[in-house]
Amino acid sequence: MHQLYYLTDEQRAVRDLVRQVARDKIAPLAARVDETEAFPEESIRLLAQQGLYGIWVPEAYGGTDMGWLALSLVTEEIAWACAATATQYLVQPLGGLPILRWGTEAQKRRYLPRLASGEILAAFSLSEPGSGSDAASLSTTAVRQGDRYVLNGSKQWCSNGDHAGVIVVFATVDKSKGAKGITAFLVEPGMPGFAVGKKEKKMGIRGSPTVALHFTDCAVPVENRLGAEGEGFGIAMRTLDFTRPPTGAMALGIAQASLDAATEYARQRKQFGQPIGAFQGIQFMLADMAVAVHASRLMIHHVASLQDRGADVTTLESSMAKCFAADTAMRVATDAVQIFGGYGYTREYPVERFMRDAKIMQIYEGTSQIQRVVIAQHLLGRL
Ligand code: COS
Repeated sequence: MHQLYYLTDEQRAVRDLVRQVARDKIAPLAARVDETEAFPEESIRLLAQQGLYGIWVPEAYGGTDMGWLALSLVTEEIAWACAATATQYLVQPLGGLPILRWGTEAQKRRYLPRLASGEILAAFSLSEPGSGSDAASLSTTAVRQGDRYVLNGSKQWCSNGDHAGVIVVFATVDKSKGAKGITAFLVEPGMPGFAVGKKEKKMGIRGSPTVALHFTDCAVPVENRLGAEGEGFGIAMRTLDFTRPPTGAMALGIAQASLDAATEYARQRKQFGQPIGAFQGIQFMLADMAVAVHASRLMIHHVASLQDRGADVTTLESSMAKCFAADTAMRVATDAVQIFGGYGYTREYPVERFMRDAKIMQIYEGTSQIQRVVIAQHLLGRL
């Protein structure tokens, strides 16, 4: 491991704390969570007990306010052990940050302390069956009727939607306005007309539930609107600017775990009378994996440090870091399976799980293609 000279003592301490919990307690549960598609309740409880759910929340609302670099450090360590648990861990700021940044004082007081302690979990629901990368085309509607909005439509691929105490739901108050009609709402599962739909059977991160949500004349009080009408798309995009880097950190955790496993295996496994790590073909693979892992980490830490220093708009750096780390995780995990050979293709070793878990990193929170669209727009402007 490289010395990260720029970390503060506090950041080092929280990283070391979570590393120990993740390696001793969460990693041993990961294969079973994957195999049984079970909600990683025990792992989440351990993280909440250590106060790790509140690190992005200001002290005034019950958190420890340690910042975005700390969040990325923690997320990497959790993902090293169990990517499904890391996904669950990150939906908390994904659903909670919009409340922190755009919520009224009453909304903040109602939700943030419970999110910081882990008493309730959050979710974020933007995607729909017909609207994934083209988020502005969503068609769930919200119609104001007196002191409530009536929501109708269906959402898809909502991580943690069946376990959340509050879900940030994006709907349109006027589809003809495109992005400018999109409005955010804080939906609680008990609201009439809200129903959790199909739970997906997924390739990876199988312990993290991904569900559809259905709204049938769902009545949401006006005080649960987040921000103004039409502000929702900006809320979603600006939230993703902050959650894409820690999503990259999740990919980084998977990549580091893959590299560690492959390095150890290359030392132990003997073929043709010597450890396979003595062959230059394997050495070069490991070296390329290590370079990409290191570069991912620096990119993520760079953007998180900008955010900790108060940068509000990091769209370019966030997309670059997420894209690079996600693509790296997929490549490094695939190469780890290759180094393990036939053993790597079996469930006897964890690298096949790492490879399956890595794939989602290139898809959720914006695909690697969408990140490239964002990056290219910064280079070229709108042509
Ligand atoms: N921060 C603040 N505002 C932003 C923004 C950002 N990062 N990105 C876009 N906006 C604003 C634009 O400035 C524009 O506002 P104005 O019309 O006032 O100028 C508005 O939002 C619409 O932007 P744009 O025209 O660029 O939107 P597009 O429909 O072209 O979509 C992409 C942009 C493709 C980048 C967006 O839809 C996206 O990120 N898609 C992926 C969605 C995603 O990540 N889904 C994962 C599910 S969440 S787990």
